[in-house]
Amino acid sequence: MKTKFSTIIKSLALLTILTAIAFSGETVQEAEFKVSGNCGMCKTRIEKSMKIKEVKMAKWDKSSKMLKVAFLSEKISLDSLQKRIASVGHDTEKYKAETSVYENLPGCCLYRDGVSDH
Ligand SMILES: [Cu+2]
Repeated sequence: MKTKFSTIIKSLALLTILTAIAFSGETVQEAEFKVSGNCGMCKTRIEKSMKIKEVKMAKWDKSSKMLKVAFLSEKISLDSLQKRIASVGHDTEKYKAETSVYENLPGCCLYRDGVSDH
């Protein structure tokens, strides 16, 4: 009887650990969306804004303007990632950068029509 009881306790403990792992928010989701920008400085700025613990990988391609991200979907939403990028001056598919922030970008980074001839 005593042995049986300790076996049950052990199994319960194992189950608890496994459940904790499953719900620890380590589910990594990958996504790709468009982020406006021009140059290497834009790339640095965009990728730097994604240097947070919830983002495992962020890579922006200058020619396709596509940003690839791998993030912990249980800890942060794709929406808030896009908001973050917009807050440093880069338009995304969902959020536009504030004009005041955009206008403070270096000249080579101004990607909007009529503001730069890039
Ligand atoms: Cu730039």
